[in-house]
Amino acid sequence: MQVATDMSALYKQDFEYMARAIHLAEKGLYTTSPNPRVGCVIVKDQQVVGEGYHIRAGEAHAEVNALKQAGEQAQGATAYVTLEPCSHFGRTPPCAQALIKAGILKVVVGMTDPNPQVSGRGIEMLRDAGIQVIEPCLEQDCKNLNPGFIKRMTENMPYVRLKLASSLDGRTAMDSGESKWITSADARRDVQSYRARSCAILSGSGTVLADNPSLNVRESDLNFDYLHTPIRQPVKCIIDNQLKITPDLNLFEHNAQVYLLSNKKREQELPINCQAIQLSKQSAKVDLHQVMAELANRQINEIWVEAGAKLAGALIKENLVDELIIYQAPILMGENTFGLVNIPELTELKQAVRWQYQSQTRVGQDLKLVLKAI
Ligand code: AOF
Ligand code: ZN
Repeated sequence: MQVATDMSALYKQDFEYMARAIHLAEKGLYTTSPNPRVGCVIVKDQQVVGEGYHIRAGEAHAEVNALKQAGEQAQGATAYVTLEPCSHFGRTPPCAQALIKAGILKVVVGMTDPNPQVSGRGIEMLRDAGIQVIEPCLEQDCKNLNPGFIKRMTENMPYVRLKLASSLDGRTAMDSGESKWITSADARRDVQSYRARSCAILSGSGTVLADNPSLNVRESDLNFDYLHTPIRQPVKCIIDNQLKITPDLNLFEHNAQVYLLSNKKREQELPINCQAIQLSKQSAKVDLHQVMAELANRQINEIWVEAGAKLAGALIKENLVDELIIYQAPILMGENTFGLVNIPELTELKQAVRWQYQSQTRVGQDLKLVLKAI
């Protein structure tokens, strides 16, 4: 049965309930990957009778959690779900069936599921059962919950954020290499929330050998009042074509998974939490497209890049960066310094890589600029 799919079928309160479902989905920001963040609200006689969100892959989907809370009251109710209910048997049974079984009469869907196992089939299943389905609703906000999941499902590539920290004059280190700390502690805390929401942190062996960073998430730095599940540490991915990374580095502490990516075969014994990924394409340099595709194949949705100017520049040149996050400190560092990104291939202004500002906010003493690739 075909029913209205246009926005005219939606009323003010529908948007409000969907906004509530989006808010619930955000609670899974740091925990759901590789699954999407999804929220669900069940409403009967203008009363919220059930709320739920997805917490962790392998556990109940948002709809199932909300139905559980609604109990008998789900009969004849309306469900608001940020993502199309699933139609397949994955780690859990289909949510579309659960909604049908519970007696839901109407479902408002934020966006269709980009997962080819679902994409439209969940909605079809509901309609075939006589349930009224209205979609989309606050679609862009629902999409913003899961940029990485959507990109991986539709392009088999991860969503890449590149972090840069610089002075007002766009410098990142003194000639001596000194760079600690250009930006404030507040900016570094903000970085922690980006690390935490990402499936992987990507860096290069040069940076790792020079700074010996831990590249982990420090829970104490996260501003997080609702979390009742342990933080999942992102996978640390290091491009190490010359096989220079050694097991004594700080990176290997804290038990997070480490991937070392190289064109070369690694003979050296590695710590138990470390996996060497040998890239199949043989070239002098690592093929960054292949790196990203390998990570997408390992269910990496969102990548947070903390790298030096060379790797940062190469990723930009290869059009692999979706979002730039620049923390700009109110200092001037002069000319005996290093710049933000190295892109030696650029020689004329017409080749300049162009970006679009998304937001600018103050983080402590620093300015945070978020830009998207055009
Ligand atoms: C979620 N949470 O709330 C919804 C999802 O492997 P499974 O069984 O957990 O299925 C994951 C897929 O289910 C996921 O890729 C997405 O297409 C769909 N919907 N997933 O993790 C949810 N509603
Ligand atoms: Zn489901």
